Amino acid sequence: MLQGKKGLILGVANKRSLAWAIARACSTRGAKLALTYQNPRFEEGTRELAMSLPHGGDVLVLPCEITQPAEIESLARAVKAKWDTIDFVVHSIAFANPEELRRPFRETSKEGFQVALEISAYSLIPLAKAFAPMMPQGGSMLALSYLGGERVVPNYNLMGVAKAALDSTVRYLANDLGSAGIRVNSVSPGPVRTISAQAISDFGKMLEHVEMVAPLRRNVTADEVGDVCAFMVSDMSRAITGQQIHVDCGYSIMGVTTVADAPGGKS
Ligand code: IMJ
Repeated sequence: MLQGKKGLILGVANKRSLAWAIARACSTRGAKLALTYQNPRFEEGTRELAMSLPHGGDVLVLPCEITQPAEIESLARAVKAKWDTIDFVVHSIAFANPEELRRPFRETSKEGFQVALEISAYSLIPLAKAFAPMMPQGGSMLALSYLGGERVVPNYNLMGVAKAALDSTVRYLANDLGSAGIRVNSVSPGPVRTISAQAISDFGKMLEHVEMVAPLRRNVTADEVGDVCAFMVSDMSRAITGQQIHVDCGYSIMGVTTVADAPGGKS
């Protein structure tokens, strides 16, 4: 499905990262990959992961601290020097100060808000600017979103506002880049246990809730998210742009979420 394609994936922190599941899914289907790490202390781990891919030796592993414009530019230069052109870019990056995810939403600080929006939403714009010129025959940009940007999810707080901004950014970029044949979309997974989900209070309860309420009566796996992302960066999805694809076992279609057929009755 991705033979002959070259893609950049940002957001691999460890083996549980959705970015890593996306890298596996794309690599298995024949894509050549570049992976970035945020900080020199993650370089070693990212290289080890890269080496375990089907053509691990060929994977580019490059630094990118997304808040530094100079790092995005040198990333683009390094990819251009190696490949000249690129077919897809996957943005799987988010950050909010963990205290802001615990405090009541009304106590969100201006600093915390700015940081969350800058890293989790704004960063897609300079990435698009840097890589669109390397897609002369068109391409696909993909961001990872979450239902908390569309509806209220307990504790998601300013990350919900950031995902709302990200979703809108996806649509504006899709319009901006559509005439160049560049598609821009997002994938919105249900909850998955990753380091981004660690330390989030009641995450286990969230997983159980989805299991009871989602039409498929289970949670989504990282591999399933990876597979949809591989489709979204492939030509199979060539007429899809500006969209958000929910990969959540159907959870987001539900209006009423009382459980009709749980073992032991209602809950
Ligand atoms: C995050 C917070 C609250 C509820 C949450 C999440 N639910 C899910 C997540 C229900 C699924 C995970 N998610 C979708 C995220 O986007 C997480 C973002 C995030 C997580 C952390 C934890 C570590 C940290 N900062 C963070 N910033 C963003 O220090």
